[in-house]
Amino acid sequence: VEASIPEPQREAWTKHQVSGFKDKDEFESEVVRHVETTLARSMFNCDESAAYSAASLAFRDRLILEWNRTQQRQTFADSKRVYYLSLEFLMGRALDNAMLNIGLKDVAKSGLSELGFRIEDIIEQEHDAALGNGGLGRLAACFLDSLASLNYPAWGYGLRYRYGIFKQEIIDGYQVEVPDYWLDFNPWEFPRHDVTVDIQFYGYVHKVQDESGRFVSRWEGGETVKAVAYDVPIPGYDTPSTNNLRLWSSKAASGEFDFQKFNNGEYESSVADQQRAETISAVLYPNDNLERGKELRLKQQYFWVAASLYDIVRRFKKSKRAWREFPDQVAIQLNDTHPTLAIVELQRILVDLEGLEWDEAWNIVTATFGYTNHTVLPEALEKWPVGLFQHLLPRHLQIIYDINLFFLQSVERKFPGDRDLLRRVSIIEESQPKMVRMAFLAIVGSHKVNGVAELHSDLIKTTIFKDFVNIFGVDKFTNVTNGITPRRWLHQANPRLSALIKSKVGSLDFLKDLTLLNKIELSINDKEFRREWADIKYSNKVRLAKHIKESTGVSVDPSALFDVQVKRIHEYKRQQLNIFGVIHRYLTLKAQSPEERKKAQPRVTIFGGKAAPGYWMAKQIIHLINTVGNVVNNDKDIGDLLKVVFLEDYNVSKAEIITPASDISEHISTAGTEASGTSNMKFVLNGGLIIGTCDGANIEITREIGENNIFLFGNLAEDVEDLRHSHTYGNHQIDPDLAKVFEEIEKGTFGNPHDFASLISAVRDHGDYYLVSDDFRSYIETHALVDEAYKNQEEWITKSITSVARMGFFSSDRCINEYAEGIWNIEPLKTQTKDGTGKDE
Ligand code: NBG
Repeated sequence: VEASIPEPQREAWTKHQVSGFKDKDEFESEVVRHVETTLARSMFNCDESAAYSAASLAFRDRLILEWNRTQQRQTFADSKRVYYLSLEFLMGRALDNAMLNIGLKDVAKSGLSELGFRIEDIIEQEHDAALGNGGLGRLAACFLDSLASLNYPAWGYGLRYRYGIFKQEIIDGYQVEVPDYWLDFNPWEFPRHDVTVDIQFYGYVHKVQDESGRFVSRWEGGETVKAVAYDVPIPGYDTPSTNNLRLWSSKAASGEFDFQKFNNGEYESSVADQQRAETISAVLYPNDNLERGKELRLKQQYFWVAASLYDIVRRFKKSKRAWREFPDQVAIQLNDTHPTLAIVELQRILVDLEGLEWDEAWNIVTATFGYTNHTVLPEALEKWPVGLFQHLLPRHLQIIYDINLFFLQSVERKFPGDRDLLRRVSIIEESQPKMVRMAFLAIVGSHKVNGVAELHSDLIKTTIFKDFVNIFGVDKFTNVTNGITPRRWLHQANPRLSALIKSKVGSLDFLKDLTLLNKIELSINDKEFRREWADIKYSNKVRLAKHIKESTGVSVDPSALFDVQVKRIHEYKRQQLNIFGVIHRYLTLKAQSPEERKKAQPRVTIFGGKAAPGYWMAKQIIHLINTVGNVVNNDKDIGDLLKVVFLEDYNVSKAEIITPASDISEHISTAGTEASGTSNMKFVLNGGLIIGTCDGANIEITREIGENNIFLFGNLAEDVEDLRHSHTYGNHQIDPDLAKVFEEIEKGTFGNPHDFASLISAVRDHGDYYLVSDDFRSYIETHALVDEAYKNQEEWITKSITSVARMGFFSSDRCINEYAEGIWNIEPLKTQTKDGTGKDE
C-alpha cells in the first residue's frame, strides 16, 4: 500500500517537522506535557514512578525521531545490513543508558531537580528488562550498543516475553522463584500493530505441480498464530544513529474460525485459543547452559525465526534485486543454535515459495548465515526429537533430511567409505529416538562458525566440531573474543572512575576507542591520581555495603577485602569450590589464637546469582552459602574477619552496583568449561583484580594485563580429561583440607548435613567431574597470596591501574568490528553526508 504523502502536501509536513527537546527548558516542558496528557496526571499526583515514565517518554520521543532518520539513511544508502538473531537480550535499564548515550544526562538532572525530583531516585524506578539468563543474553545487549555506536546498519530480532527471567527471593536460605511481570507500563517499546506476520504450525505436506509443471511442496493445514512487532530503539553513544531491536509477541490469528466459535456460543474455547497463542511468547526459559527439548521452546524458536525472516525478506524484496544478491544485502548472525531453524526457513522460502532451484537457494542460504557457538557443555547442545519436528514442522523436517542427504553425499565423495565419519557428522543422530542435532545443522548452513574466546574456539575445533574442520577446512572456523560495552560498564556503572580517567586521557574518547585507556599508565606514579583511584573504590564499596545491609541485614566493613562471585549458579562455574574455601578459611580462623587472628586479612565474600528452577545441585549450593553465612556472620570469635553474604536477585542493575565495588572477583570454572565469561572483563575494567582458572577469556585478560596482575590457579584444560579418567579408574583421594571441610558439614555445623549430602558426594563418591578436589589446594594457596598482596595497598593500586590501562582489547566495539569485517562484510554508515545517503562521497 502506497502510504507516502503526495508532493503538494509535503510542505505542510516539513513546516511542522517535529524535533526532540534540546535544552533543560524544553525537557521540562516535555516531562510536564507527558505527565499531564500521556499519563493524565498533574503536579498534585506526580510520584517518582510517574516522573520516571514522563522523563523516559521525553527521551523515547527524541530517540524515535533519530530512529526514523537512521532508518531513512539506511534505506537510501541501500547497503548491506546485519540481523542479529538472539533468543535473549538482557538489556537491564534503559533510561540512564539513553541519557548518557545521547549526552543529555546533565540536562535531565537539572530539569528533574527543578521539577522536584532527584535523578538517582528516578533512575531507580525502572524495572530491568531481563529477557535473558546470563552471559549470552548480556553479550547480545552489549553488541546492540556497539552496533549502534559504530553506526552499523543493524537490527536485533528477539521475543517479547511477557515474563523475563524470574525474580529470586531467598527465604530461609532457599531460592524461591517469583514471576517477573515487567510490561505493566514500558515506555521504551513501540507496539507496531500494523507489522504482523502469520506463523503456521503442524499441518501436512503434499506435492503439487505448478504452472511450469514442476513439483513443489505445499505445507498446509494446521494452526496459525500471529506475530506482532514491538520495536525498542537502541541509541548509539555520541552519534545520532539509533538502531532497532524488534521483539515479536504472539497473538491468536483472528479470523472466521474464532468468530464462528464465538457465535456458536463457544466463548470459552475461543478465549482458550487466544491464550494458547499468547503462551508462545509468554515466558523466557530460565536455563543457562542447559537445553531440555520442550515442545513450547521449539515453537518459540520457529515463531520468532519465521517472523524475523519474513520481515527481512520483505525488506529485501522492496529493493527489487535478484535473489542471488541476497547475501550482498543481508547478513544473519545466529546467536547460538537457538535460531538455527532460520537456515531451514530461508531454504523453504526460496525453494517452495519463490521457486528457486535447490542448489541456487542453498548457496544463498550458506552465504547469508554465520553461527556463534557459546558452549562445549554437552547438556547445553540442542537436539530435538525427529518425531516432535515431524509433528510441529513437517516441511522443515523434510528439508533438514534433504540438507543432510546432500551434505553426507559430499562427505562421502571426500572421504569415500568412512561410514563411521558419516554417522558422527550426520545432522540426524541415529539414536532412540532419532534426534536433530542443531549445532551440526548450523555449521552446515553457515559460511562461518565462531567461538567466543581463543581457548574456546580452539576447543571446538579439536573436540566437538573436529570432524567438520576436516570436511570444510579450518578457514570456516574462527574466533571472535567477546567484549563488553564501556558505556554501560564503565561510564554508567562507575561515573567517578570514568571522570578520573577522562582527566588523564584528556576527553571521553576512550569510551569510543577503549585502547586510549593505556594513557593512564603514564600517571601511575601520580600521588593525587592514585589517592583518588583508591578513594573511588572505597566509596563504591561503601555504596555496596549499604546495599548489603538493606537487603540482607548484615553489616560489613568497607575497608575489608571484598571478594565477589556473581554469575549464574552452576556446578561448572564452581561456586561450591568457593564456599568450601570459605569454610576452610573459617575453620582456620577458629583454630587460631586471638593473637594470631589479628594478623588475618578481613574479608567479605559476596555471592549472587540465580539457579535454574529445576537444577537441584545449584539450589543446594545457594542453600549452603546461606547457612554458612548464618554461622560465620554470627560468630563472635570471627567478627569482621569474615562475612559471607548472598545477594538475592542478581541482575544487570545490581551488577552495576556490585562490579565497581569489588577488590577481587572469582572466575573459577573448571578449565575448558567456561566459553569466555564476560563479567571477568567488567570487573577488571572497574579496577578489581581477579582470581581465576586458565579458562575462557581469563587467558587473554592475562595476556593483555600481565601475569603479575592476575591470580591464576588450578589445572589446565589439557589435563582435565586425564584427571577425570583417573578419578573413575584410579584410587581417588580427595584433598585432606577439603576432607576436613566435608567433616565439618557432616557434623551439622551448618545445619542439617543431609541437605548437603549430594554436594559432598559429587566430589567424594561420584568422580568429581568438575575437579573441585584437584584444584582445592592451589585455590586455597592462591587466596593466601591475594590476602598478602592486599596488605600492600600501594602495590595493589598499581596492579589495579595497570590492569585497567591494558583492558582496551575487551571493548565490544573491537569485537563487533571483527564480526563486521571477518564474517558479515558490512561497513558503518556515515551519519552525515551531503547527499543524505550516508554513503561515502
Ligand atoms: C555463555 C558462556 C559464557 C560466555 C557467554 C557469551 C551460553 C550457552 N554460553 O562463557 O557460558 O561468556 O555465553 O558468549 O550461555
